[in-house]
Amino acid sequence: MAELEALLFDVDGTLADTERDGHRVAFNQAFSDFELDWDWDDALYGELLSVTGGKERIRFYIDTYEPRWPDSQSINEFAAELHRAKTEYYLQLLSKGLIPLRPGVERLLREAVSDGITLGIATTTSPENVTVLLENTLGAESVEWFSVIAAGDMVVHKKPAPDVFLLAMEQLSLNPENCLAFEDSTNGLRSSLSAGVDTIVTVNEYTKNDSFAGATLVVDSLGEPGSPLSTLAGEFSADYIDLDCIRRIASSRRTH
Ligand code: XBP
Ligand code: MG
Repeated sequence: MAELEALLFDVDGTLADTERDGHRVAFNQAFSDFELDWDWDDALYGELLSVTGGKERIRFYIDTYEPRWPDSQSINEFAAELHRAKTEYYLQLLSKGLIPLRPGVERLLREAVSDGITLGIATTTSPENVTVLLENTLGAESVEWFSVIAAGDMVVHKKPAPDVFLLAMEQLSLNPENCLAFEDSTNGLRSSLSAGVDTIVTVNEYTKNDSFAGATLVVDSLGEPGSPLSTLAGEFSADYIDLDCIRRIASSRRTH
């Protein structure tokens, strides 16, 4: 039976609820700078999340909602420029400490570090967005807890393609059966599963009605002592997910 050696974490929606109060707000601030009358409200942003990646999301929005976009203006270049402005705003929000980690994340990461299990990141966003989130929630040294940060533009195909998980495992020299992934969305789950990695899903407000067929376990958070998680699919009876539970889950799935 392959031993569990690494936990691979998605970032947006999984480590922190970055989308509604982070990325979405930053997109709207950038639109205003560029004198665009676009307003990505909560509901519209939920729909746009079906497209992963900020630049890709902007291009999709233009294709869908701005049919009279002038031919003279390259959508790719414009989206990249607008996205740079969005990233600056997003980093400012992170630096103000406005985006906390989700329940149980800090507890589980610290337990993993003291246990010596390998930690990795597999995300659609940029490495800088990841490191600034970590620095502002867990302190500067926490970036070193992660042996790999596999991120957005390092791969050709973003989630739901498997590329970013495959990259993370290649850099760690590990096989899928030695890893467990943590995701929050259908696109993320499709990515991790097609890379062959069993996955625990922690849903959030945007993803709670998504379909998670194939997930090892679907819960509403990692839970905390005194603040139990709710199980949405799969078998789990404790109040919160810790390394013991994860190892039990990992060994039982492999004997099936
Ligand atoms: C996250 C995303 C995006 C972020 C990406 O996907 O696709 O919401 O906007 O940030 P996942 P950028 O959690 O599945 O990795 O704007 O930097 O692309
Ligand atoms: Mg996510």
